[in-house]
Amino acid sequence: MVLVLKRQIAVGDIHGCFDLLTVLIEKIIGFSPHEDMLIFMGDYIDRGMKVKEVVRYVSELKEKSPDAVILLKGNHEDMAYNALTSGDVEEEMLYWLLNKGDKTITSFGGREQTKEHLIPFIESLQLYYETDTHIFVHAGIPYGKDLGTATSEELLWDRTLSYAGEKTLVVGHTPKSKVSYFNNGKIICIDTGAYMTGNLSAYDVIHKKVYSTGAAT
Ligand SMILES: [Mn+2]
Repeated sequence: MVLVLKRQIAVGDIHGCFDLLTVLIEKIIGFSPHEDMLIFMGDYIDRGMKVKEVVRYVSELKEKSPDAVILLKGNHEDMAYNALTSGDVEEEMLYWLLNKGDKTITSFGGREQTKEHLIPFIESLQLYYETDTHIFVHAGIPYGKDLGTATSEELLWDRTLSYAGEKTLVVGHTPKSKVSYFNNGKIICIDTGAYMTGNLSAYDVIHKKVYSTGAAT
């Protein structure tokens, strides 16, 4: 029997906001691994307090339903990986700490515990996910480039929102006040700055429907 995918839902940048994450996935979306697919857009870590819980939660979702859960990499995971694996290069660590990596280290209980849990997690993440109609990537693809020619740096850090390819591009990374469309709807940005706003958003590309926790009061 071929299962028909009912919803294909991209989930925005979480940044340690574990409570928003569970409300969004369990109460607002009501994720069903037999019918739905979740594509996490990356930036699980830094800024918020409950990074360890977020990493554990998404890892367990992926473990339980590997075909229904896609975990993309964000630029914050890139910074963390460089910092944690750079050995004596303190510039990499300082750069990460300036980008709120301290919250991640505190959440895991120290640098060694962070390395132990986070390095394998980051190594398991993928840079993009592509379907017949959509490309999902953390930050973007610059104008004139595609998945074959964009660098991983661009896929993780781009802020131009300028992609003009055949498929619809779904990105996080650049916070907007609500889920927003660019290039006549060919780019959808779903990062609503959950850490700052209390609003964590998701977007079902099949029904073009937004799910969000709503702004914190
Ligand atoms: Mn980002």
